[in-house]
Amino acid sequence: AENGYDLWLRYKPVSTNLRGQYEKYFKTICFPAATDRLKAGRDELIQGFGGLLGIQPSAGTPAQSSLVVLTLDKIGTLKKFITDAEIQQIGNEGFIIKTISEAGRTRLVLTAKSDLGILYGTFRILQLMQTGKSLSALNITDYPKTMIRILDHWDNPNRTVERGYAGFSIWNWHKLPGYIDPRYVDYARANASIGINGSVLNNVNANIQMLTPAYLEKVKALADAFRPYGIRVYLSVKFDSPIELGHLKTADPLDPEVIKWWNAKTDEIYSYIPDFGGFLVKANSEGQPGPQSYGRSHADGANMLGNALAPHHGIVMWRAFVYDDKVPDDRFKQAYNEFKPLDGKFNANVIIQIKNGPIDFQPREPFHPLLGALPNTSVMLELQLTQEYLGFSTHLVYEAPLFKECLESDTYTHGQNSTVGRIIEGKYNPALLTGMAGVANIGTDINWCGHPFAQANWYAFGRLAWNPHNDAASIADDWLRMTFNNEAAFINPMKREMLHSRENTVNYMTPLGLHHIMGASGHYGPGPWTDNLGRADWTAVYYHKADTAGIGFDRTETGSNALNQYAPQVQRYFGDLKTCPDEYLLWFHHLGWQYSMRSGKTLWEEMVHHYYTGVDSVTKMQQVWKSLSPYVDPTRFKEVEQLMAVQHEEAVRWRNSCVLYFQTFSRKPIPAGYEVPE
Ligand code: GCW
Repeated sequence: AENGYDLWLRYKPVSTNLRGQYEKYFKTICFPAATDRLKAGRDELIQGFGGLLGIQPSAGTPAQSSLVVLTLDKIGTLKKFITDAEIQQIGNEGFIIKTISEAGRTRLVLTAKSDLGILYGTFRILQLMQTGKSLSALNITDYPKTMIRILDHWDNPNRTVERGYAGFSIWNWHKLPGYIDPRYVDYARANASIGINGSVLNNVNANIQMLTPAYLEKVKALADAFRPYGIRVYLSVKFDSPIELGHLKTADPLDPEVIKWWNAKTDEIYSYIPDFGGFLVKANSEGQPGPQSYGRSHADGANMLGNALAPHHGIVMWRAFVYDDKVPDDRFKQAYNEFKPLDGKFNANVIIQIKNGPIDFQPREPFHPLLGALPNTSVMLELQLTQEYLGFSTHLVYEAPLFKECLESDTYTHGQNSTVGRIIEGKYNPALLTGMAGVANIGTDINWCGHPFAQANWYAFGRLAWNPHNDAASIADDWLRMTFNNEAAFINPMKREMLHSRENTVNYMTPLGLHHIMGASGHYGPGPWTDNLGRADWTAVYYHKADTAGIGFDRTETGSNALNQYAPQVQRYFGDLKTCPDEYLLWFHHLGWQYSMRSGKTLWEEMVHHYYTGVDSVTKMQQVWKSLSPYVDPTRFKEVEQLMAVQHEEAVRWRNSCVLYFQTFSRKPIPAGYEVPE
């Protein structure tokens, strides 16, 4: 039965029509594979041809072959079909695929500067076939637009996964290093197929155990398994490791003993893993230790680790997700306040990892004000694939529209159209490192992500890290085709549902700019009434500020003035009620229940309308899914059907809870036409 294990690499037979078109290219291929990485690419192609076309190609010389795969230094006379500009463009990780017609013969050529470029190109050829594209006139030059394309696993050594909803950690530490689960290789294949080139193996709330020799042996085994696929391993480290593991008295980043300890530990790591990627650090946030505990700055801490890694060409990813209850101000503002003054003070191998929004992966957030505000500092974007605030793995939420909303936001920090995407690409300062991190949604569930459609978020993340300008619809299209089938009658309606799914969830959870009103600690169901958690900025009432007069968080000048952290154009846009989109209203404004919305409804009526629309759209999605049963295998069909029923029940719970709770403040009736919740 189909169980989802193969992700988007299913390689099911193509239609007879397509087979007729494709076959001729793959009867004889020239793909010598002298390295493990090239071998990984060739094996994948052969597996793909076997599944898609049912053929086993034979090996030939470049002259005999209808598919030629060679790095540029070996391509010989075929070089004449490649321009210098193309070679320039692809850089070290890109590739060129061309259909070449010469002397009455048509051939496919894949070339690249590096083995990694070849590997990425092989996956592209397979993708073209999986999605039913023509191969007859290809002229593709493609390369990744960001450098570090990485999954952050929040996996603990005991195999629990923080905010993981797909089983336990796939890293079986007990059986490592001796046993290499084939799943590790499939993980690497899936990542390489979408251009992901790094993996942080452990939780940012880091356990020092990972740095012990016994665990470094295990990490090395994973690094060895991933290496052919171009995936480097990284580790999250705890800032106080010199104390906890090294038994020093301090972890002060300027202390010579501490510096010595980190240098030695880093050298030790590289003795196991010569291409180790580097460290990810959560410091001075949510109780984690950090340089501020010793009166030092984020830059002091990050640079000290950067110095230890630099001789080995490793990097530090230092997180900007910082907040603590000792800072009484609006939590929205803390990261900017701490990092903005440090712009330009970080070493060249330090990159600041910034969440898409200023609070915490909410269903909708405005873009983080630090994005664009650090022109002399390397920055990367952190997105959350695991659906901590989006219904875990029971709600169907395609996150690409959320990611795109951030990437397309205009920061105005470098003039008009300096979008987050362009900042993340490093357009404004080519000297900087660039990257995108996705908090993984992967676990031991057979289908990896818990919900068959959650795989799409892993997939979309890779595609957007490769190119932030890819669009959500075409990514969904490719994913649906590869993961299900190429039937238009299936693809079109289901793609529409995927593209709406995030907004549906915003509607039944946090419409009109509401945020952080979920149940405490679990973060699954509604909890707008949450109060008394020991600290104000963990509670829901802190964020919605509802009372009988109105609702919303005033972040204009009359309130916390967090808006002030944005460029003037953005301040005006969100700050002026005439331009602030409904979607962001209560992020920035506290408004009366009778406030008149663009629709002509009052704020109260509009809010109720959104909550009801959210639930109705889930009902509609269930109907669409039901109608698609002829196109989906029974196992996955039933699984999604059941999950959608759970989602519907939860959506109703969110709607009823929020509407009834906020009604205690608005003191207005449920507008006519809506069923009154019990
Ligand atoms: O989203 C919050 C989560 C924490 C998480 C933290 C972070 C890993 O609720 O579980 O800790 O953010 O990003 O550091």
